[in-house]
Amino acid sequence: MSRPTVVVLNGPNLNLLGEREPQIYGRETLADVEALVRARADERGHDLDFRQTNHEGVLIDAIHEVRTSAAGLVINAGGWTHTSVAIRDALTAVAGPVIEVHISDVHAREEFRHHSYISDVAQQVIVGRGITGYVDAIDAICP
Ligand code: CA2
Repeated sequence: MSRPTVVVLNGPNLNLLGEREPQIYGRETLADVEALVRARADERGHDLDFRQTNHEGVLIDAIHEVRTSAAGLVINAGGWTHTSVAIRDALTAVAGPVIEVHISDVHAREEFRHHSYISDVAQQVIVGRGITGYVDAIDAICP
């Protein structure tokens, strides 16, 4: 019997997590995030599809690919959060819940990080909880 799949999509530069700016993003790597989130999704009876890309069109194609199959979509769009109408438009086609996650508290940082094109098409926005925010997003999708 196949289990529902929760999808976690990560945008540009998040592959470098843990390598620089630990005061902002912590010391854990994206592989650590994936392991944490996979364990939580598994506990809650879900499979996990976890991806990262530095290419905007690849992220949009991934959103399209999973838009009807995902039990829910967790997205940290990185810098595209603050720039991309195209990612926002793609997210409007997702059938299940969309949760926006940011590791840092974007509202306490530079002005240009305060606006998100994604927030008003997301069911929930989680910021400033470090990588725990991803786990909280899984909990929101898989109660
Ligand atoms: O706080 C977040 O999760 C962000 O989405 C991270 C993005 C940033 O542009 C957003 O404003 C907030 C940046 C991710 C880049 O991460 C790096 C980590 C280590 C070294 C270099 C970049």
